[in-house]
Amino acid sequence: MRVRSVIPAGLLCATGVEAHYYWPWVIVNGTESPQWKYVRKVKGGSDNSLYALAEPHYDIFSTNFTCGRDAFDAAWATETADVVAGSEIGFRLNQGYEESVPSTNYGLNHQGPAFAYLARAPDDDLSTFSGGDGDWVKIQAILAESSNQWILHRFDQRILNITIPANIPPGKYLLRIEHIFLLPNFRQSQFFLNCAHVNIINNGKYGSFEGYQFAKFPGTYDYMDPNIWIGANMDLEKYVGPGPMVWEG
Ligand SMILES: *[C@@H]1O[C@H](CO)[C@@H](O)[C@H](O)[C@H]1NC(C)=O
Ligand SMILES: *[C@@H]1O[C@H](CO)[C@@H](O)[C@H](O)[C@H]1NC(C)=O
Ligand SMILES: *[C@@H]1O[C@H](CO)[C@@H](O)[C@H](O)[C@H]1NC(C)=O
Ligand SMILES: [Cu+2]
Repeated sequence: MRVRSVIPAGLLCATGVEAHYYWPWVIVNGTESPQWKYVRKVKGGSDNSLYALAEPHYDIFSTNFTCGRDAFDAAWATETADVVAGSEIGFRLNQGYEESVPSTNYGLNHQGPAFAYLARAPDDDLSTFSGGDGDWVKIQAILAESSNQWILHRFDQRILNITIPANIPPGKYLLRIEHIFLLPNFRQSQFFLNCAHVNIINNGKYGSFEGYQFAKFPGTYDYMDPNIWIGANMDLEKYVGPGPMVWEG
């Protein structure tokens, strides 16, 4: 998709679908699992080619905004990764390539912030939990490193590393990863999101959600929110992102 030429060069959405991506691999305990093993498999926006899987989300009010296009259809087929609270889980992107294409050939084409959320499945049953009615806790925000540079701005940043909070109560959760390519026009910003099934192991102390403002997907994000856009000469260090604050426990 082409964007208006008034956008600064650094923000340009490269022409061609290869600019886009999804997050089908997870890395737990330093080991990468096959695509879609722990991530809910999604459908394409226009067809079911691999490239179409990478099409961005623009509609923040769609049920597809929860975990990706028709992601709930894959709930039964998705396995659940045991992850220890306090440890790191990585998500690696794919731009619509076969598994055999070396990962160094593709990467994060768009600069922008990223967020991670957790929602616990009722009765710890992920197979019946779409996440649409879930209470989502923001656990990480990857923002700017300076007033004009995002932390995520390089092609080789193709793995997002998320730390599971040390004080999160144990249980089965959807872990939603979201990378946003912010653009200046209405419904133009591009969201790249997927959800993994995780079983969080925690034998330590748990924090409290009392008073915490959970997010809903869809529901919480709003096009009127300046965090959904990028303005000209915006000071990126002032950007906090849409949705609630990161939970501190
Ligand atoms: C969700 O995505 C699927 C696959 O692209 C599409 O068929 C469906 O219409 C979308 N649902 C909504 C509510 O947009
Ligand atoms: C990661 O390590 C923990 C602790 O050793 C283990 O319980 C868990 O099963 C491992 N997870 C995976 C997906 O290998
Ligand atoms: C995530 O961790 C991996 C492994 O340590 C590293 O190669 C990668 O650069 C990290 N990703 C980012 C975005 O920093
Ligand atoms: Cu794009």
